[in-house]
Amino acid sequence: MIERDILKQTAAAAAAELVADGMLVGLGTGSTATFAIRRLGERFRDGLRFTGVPTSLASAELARSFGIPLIEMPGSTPIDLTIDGADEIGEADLGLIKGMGGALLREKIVAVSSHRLVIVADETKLLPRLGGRAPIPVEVVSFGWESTRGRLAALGCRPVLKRDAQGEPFRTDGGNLIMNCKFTALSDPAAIERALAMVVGVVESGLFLGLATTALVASRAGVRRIDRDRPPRADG
Ligand code: A5P
Repeated sequence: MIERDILKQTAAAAAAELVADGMLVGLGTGSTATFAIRRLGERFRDGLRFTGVPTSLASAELARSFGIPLIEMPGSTPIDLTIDGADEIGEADLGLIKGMGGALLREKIVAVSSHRLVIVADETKLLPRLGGRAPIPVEVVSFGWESTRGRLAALGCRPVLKRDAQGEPFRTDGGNLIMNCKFTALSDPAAIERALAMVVGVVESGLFLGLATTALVASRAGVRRIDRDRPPRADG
């Protein structure tokens, strides 16, 4: 295994230890979250009992392969804890860019419904502030997507349609498209999140602000834990 994967696995294993019997657990998507689901699968086989809420069809399939019971999304019961990865983490307030794996919509629905959102990552994802090094993935409906792209570009970013391994437009689990929007600077992420939400044709953006409560970031020195209080959200 390459060193970066070992670090992802180390962070993911630390997060899996936070799960206790009887919990409702959000299961993230992406390579780091996959390590967490695998570790949780091992713990399930060792007798830990919990129910998973998967954020993608791929994560559901993996969890099911370990026999973990799943529900799609609870109506009013909050999820105790969600473990997910991120493309960029701002250390100052645990603001996140997520969604390069294409599952941001379900991830965000699960995140806002979770008491605790634990982000697992290797150290390359951590920046002092959310810096816009990663583009912001934005899920858009496919109807009229080129006109939506134009409205996104008018916000001052460079939107690029995400494609799959065959070069075809990537489809999310919900059948939508993803535009990766590179902003030159992210001086006010909250203003950008609001502006993206206002664009006609946009379903959701990969800016996750005020949602993460803990980051577990692995480096050669070990796993660093960063905790933040979660500010109240109007939609949370
Ligand atoms: C999936 O849609 C994403 O939000 C992932 O959580 C994010 O892209 C991080 O993925 P990796 O753990 O594969 O880097």
